[in-house]
Formats: sequence, structure tokens, C-alpha cells
Amino acid sequence: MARTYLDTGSPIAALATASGRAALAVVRVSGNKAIERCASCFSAGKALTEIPGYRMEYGFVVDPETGEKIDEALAAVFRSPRSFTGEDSVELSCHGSPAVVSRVLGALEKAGFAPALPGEFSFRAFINGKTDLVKAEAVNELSGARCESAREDALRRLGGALSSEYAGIRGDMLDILAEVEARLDYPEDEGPDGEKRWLDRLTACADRLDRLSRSYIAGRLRQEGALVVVAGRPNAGKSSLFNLVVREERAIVSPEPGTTRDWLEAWVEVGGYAVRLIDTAGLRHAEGGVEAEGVRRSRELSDRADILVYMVDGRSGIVAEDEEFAALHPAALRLWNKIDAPDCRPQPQGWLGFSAQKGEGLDLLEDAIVDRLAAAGGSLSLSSGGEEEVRIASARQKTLVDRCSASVRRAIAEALAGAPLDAIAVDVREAAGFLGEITGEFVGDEVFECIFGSFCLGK
Ligand SMILES: Nc1nc2c(ncn2[C@@H]2O[C@H](COP(=O)(O)OP(=O)(O)OP(=O)(O)O)[C@@H](O)[C@H]2O)c(=O)[nH]1
Ligand SMILES: [Mg+2]
Repeated sequence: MARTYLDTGSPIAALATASGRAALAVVRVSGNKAIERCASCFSAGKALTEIPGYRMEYGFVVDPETGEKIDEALAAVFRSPRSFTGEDSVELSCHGSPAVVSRVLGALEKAGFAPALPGEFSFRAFINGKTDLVKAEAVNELSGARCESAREDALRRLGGALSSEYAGIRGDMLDILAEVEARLDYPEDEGPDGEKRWLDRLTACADRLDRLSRSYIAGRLRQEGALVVVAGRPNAGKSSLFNLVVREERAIVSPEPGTTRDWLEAWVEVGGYAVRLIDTAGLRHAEGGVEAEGVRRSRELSDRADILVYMVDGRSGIVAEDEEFAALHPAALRLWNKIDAPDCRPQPQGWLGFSAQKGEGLDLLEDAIVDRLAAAGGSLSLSSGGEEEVRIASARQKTLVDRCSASVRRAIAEALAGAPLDAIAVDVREAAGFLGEITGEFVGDEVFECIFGSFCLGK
């Protein structure tokens, strides 16, 4: 039967660094008798079982059945509870070739380690009380940070800034709940200001929740990057723009209309944001087949874009298809390409003169992209310059914050309408429960797989 996260009795092993060729690879093991089991695959096994935590031992990884040497390595020992997972753990720094890693993992399997599930080390850290869910997600976000803004935000969340914001709001709610329940039990004990006090505190909670919810757009853009899609009719110069931005001849450029059939993507950094730039197939009424599929994908990507860059060949000007598309995407950034060509027509108002061939207009295009992203998500500069804002980057947390906020707003509306206190208490309790779910105090088992399953292997 397939293992699950709840099978915490099995010791686990996984490659914690990226797979492929590298100077070093780190293989991580954790769990029941992890140090002893690892020692059975290590030439200096006895020393490994005897050294204290946070120490390293030099030796060779060996096959536990045949004693054959597999690789020269350093083994770092972490003893429970002072380890990432809270369990006994070892990190083997080996040489970073796929052949070495595969044999090392094979040896560990013979020593009783099961291959870890994605995020299983983090899951164990969570159930052993080493981290809450918000910080566990922050570790994963830090590992996945593609740009400076993502690193900065994730590190702040890992440091506990977001967890303490949730804990603060939840603490306030539990105080309010205690107050409401006391009024329920002893209505005569409260003065006339009593209701106003807790209602004010509840409103302050709702405002803090709304601020967190609003931070998600910026948080997501900073963490995941912005999807910037270049669209336009065939031959407009989309692939030329793509190559210009990625500084490489990645896309085929040719005077033949319909050159790009499938979309191409590249990650680039624009003004501190990670941008997933996409070059698409030229939009025209294709007669079916491969090209029509390409056009369908172009339209789909255009609909999903955070920013759409629409390009026109300034030598041929605007035609009906451009107008049709513009009506669907009024917010697109409009580029009038090929201004270097002598027969380029004058650009109409609202279009940015551009030359993908000469790089003219690129600075203005990048500024416009950064302005758009900033407008979408508040302050989105590369570095927040010491600003202490905490942002949500997790869709899971955003959903729960919104549910929590809805319960709080309902409680406030009921209080203002003079509803009975026990009805209000139900909503406040529900709201506090949503916050408990965010940090992992109350989470159903089925949720774990969903959360940790999206983490990296070995994390
Ligand atoms: N003069 C001039 N020619 C350009 C410029 N940008 C692109 N071209 C030319 O226009 C032609 C089409 O360029 P591509 O970049 O392949 O155009 P595309 O929009 O990707 O075309 P499809 O893939 O067919 O949709 C090529 O011959 C390019 O060299 C420009 O800024 N100035
Ligand atoms: Mg192209």
C-alpha cells in the first residue's frame, strides 16, 4: 500500500538538492533509528552513532549488504529534538552526480529508509511542533523564491511575522469571545460601554484581516512572478521582442507569417519582479490544424495574463483583427513595432513606438510593466526598503482569511442589528477556527496531503 504522511513510524530519505550534475548533492534522512541506520551505510559508522548533534563525520557511503564503497562523503548528525524535523536526522553531503545519488539512495533503502514524500520532512517538523503551517509554507516559498522580492517576503514569513499577525488577531478574537460569553452568563455585570468595546475590537480584527487579504495580490506577484504575455498578429515582431528581452535567440524569427506555432516561455527579472514572459503564435483566423490550435492557446494565455503586451507591425498598421482583440483586452500595453523601418506608419495615440530589432522603447516598456504591477499590488519594488509589511503568498491562507473575515463581518452586522449574543458568539468562534486552520491548530488529515504534497521533494 502507498505510504501516507501519517505513517510517521518509517524512517525516510530523499535528495534535498536539485537533481542533475553539481559539485555536491545533499541526501537527507530522518526518523526512527535514522543515525544507526545511516551508520550501517557509512564507513565511519561507529563514530557516527557516537558523535553529538551538530557535528560532522568524514567517511565513505557504502553498500550495507556488500560493503562496497559508493562515494566519499561528509555526514552531519542532528539529534532529536534539535533537528529540522524534531527527529534524529543525518545529512550526507556527497558528490553531485545522478549516478552517485541513485546509489546512495539505494543503499539507504537497503538500510530501511523509505523514499520520502514531497514535503515530508516539513510535515514531520510540523507535527513535532517545530513549526506552524504558515512557517512551513514560508520554507517552501523561500526554496522557490525566483527573485529578490520573493526571498525577502518569504524570509519575513519564516521569521514568524505572519504567524504572529494571525496569532494576534486570533488572541483578540478569543478575548472578545470570552467577553461576549461573560455577558451572556452575567448580563447585569456589564456597563453600557461593554458592547461598544468588544465591537470596536472586532472591527479592528476585521480591518487587519482585510489588510492581509488585500496583500495577497502583491504577495502572489512577488512570490510567483507575473505572467506577461506578448500577443499580436503574425509577423508583428513578437518573437523578436521575446529574444530581445531574454537576450538570446530563443525563438525563431522569420518574415514568414505564422512562424511561431506553440508558445515559448522564459523567466526574466523586470524591475525586481520575476516575470514569466510568453511569446505566442500570431493571431489570425487559421483554418484548423496546428496553427488554429496555436491561436487558441494564444487567446487562452492572453486571458490569463497579469499583463498583456499587444504588438502591431507599424508597417501594416491596425486591421480589423487588431481592433477585435483590443476590444476584448482594453488594458493591454500597446506596442507599435518596427519604428526603425522607413515605411513605418506614424504611431497612433496610446501606442508605444517600439523597435524589437534595435531595442528602442524597451526601457519604456519595462517601466510600464513595473507601473502596472505596482498598481495591481501596491508597493512592489525590488526591495521593500525596510518596510515591514507582511504579505500572504499562499492561496490556501487567502481563502481562509476571507472566510474568517466574512464570519467577523457577519458578527459585526448582527451586533449592530441587535441580534442575540449567542448567535454572535457562534460567528466569532467560527472566525477564530479559520485562523486556527491557517496556522495548523485545527486541520483535518486530508488537508496535509494537499499542503505538503505541493512542496519540493527532500523539503
Ligand atoms: N524593421 C524591423 N523588422 C522587424 C522588427 N521586429 C521584427 N522584425 C521583422 O519582422 C519579421 C517577423 O518577426 P517575428 O519576430 O518573427 O514576428 P512574430 O510576431 O513572432 O511572427 P509570428 O511568429 O509569425 O506570429 C522578421 O523578419 C523580423 O526580422 C523591428 O523592430 N524592425
Ligand atoms: Mg513568432
